[in-house]
Amino acid sequence: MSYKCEGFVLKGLNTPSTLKYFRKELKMVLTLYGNSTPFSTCTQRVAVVLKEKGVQFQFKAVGISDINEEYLNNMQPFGQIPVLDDDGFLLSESRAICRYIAAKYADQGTPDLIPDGKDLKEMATFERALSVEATQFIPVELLTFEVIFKPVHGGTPDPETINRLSQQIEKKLGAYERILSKSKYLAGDKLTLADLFHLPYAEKLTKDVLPGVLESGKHPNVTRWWKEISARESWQAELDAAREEQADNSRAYVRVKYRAQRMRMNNLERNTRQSGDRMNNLNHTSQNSPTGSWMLPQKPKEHLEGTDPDLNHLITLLV
Ligand SMILES: N[C@@H](CCC(=O)N[C@@H](CS)C(=O)NCC(=O)O)C(=O)O
Repeated sequence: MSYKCEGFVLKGLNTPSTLKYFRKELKMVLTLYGNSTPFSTCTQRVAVVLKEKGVQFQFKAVGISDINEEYLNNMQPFGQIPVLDDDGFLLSESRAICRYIAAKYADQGTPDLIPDGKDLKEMATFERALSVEATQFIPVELLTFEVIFKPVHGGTPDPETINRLSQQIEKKLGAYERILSKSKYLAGDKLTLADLFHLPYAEKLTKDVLPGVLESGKHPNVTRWWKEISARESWQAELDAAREEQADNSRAYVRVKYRAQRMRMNNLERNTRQSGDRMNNLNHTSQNSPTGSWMLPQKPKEHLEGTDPDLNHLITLLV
């Protein structure tokens, strides 16, 4: 697992006592297991709520090789991300994690992300808004999969599916417009988790999948709402972090690609040399050889594969 810590800047403070202090503090902060960029919308959902609540957390990136029996048994039974570790309490499912954070840190950061429950109707309206996000916004998730994630996994987007889902989304936005023409946010006049939960997929929708669809003003209250929630400092900070990590990943990708290429060249060179040697050998020993053959050079990919499953996966993609 790679490791990164958010929220701590240790500038010129690395004396033994301050390091000891920070180590102690670090043990106490929450750990978010996930993959913030470029694709894990569910991790972003949690990260933005942590930022709204001003909760410090450390981030640990989960790689393919981390999804083992132990991970399935203790962290996420479906082998997915994100997972929150609060001093040994492990919780999966992004929306449940967000509710846990909002309840645990009710007294800090943005208030009332969950209504206090004293007003039954307010609570019911909040539950309705949560349900809208979880069940009515699904075509947005599906279209994002079709347009962005499917090609990443080697698939080809299907124009018919794109068309059908785009039409569904248009209808859904009409319904959002009706709700948002009556209240500032989805659950009334206060920002709640229900609004924040939309951020990751709504961002993909309007930036990449159907560019400008939320900003166009065709559904004026949707545009107003989207502009307001997406401009929040928490979300902008999450996007900045995502961009930074994406740049890091690209640099790492180029480095691994370069290394893989070099290893491949070396292996080919070695094989060519060995083949040459065998050729010479063959010339000397062919009378004694039943077949007169030599081993074919191994495929470069087989040469490159090692014991690191993450690197192997990357190599599969590269060669
Ligand atoms: N309902 C889960 C969904 C989690 C999920 O779909 N995570 C994605 C990343 S956003 C994932 O791990 N995908 C890999 C997979 O499903 O194998 C949640 O909200 O946490």
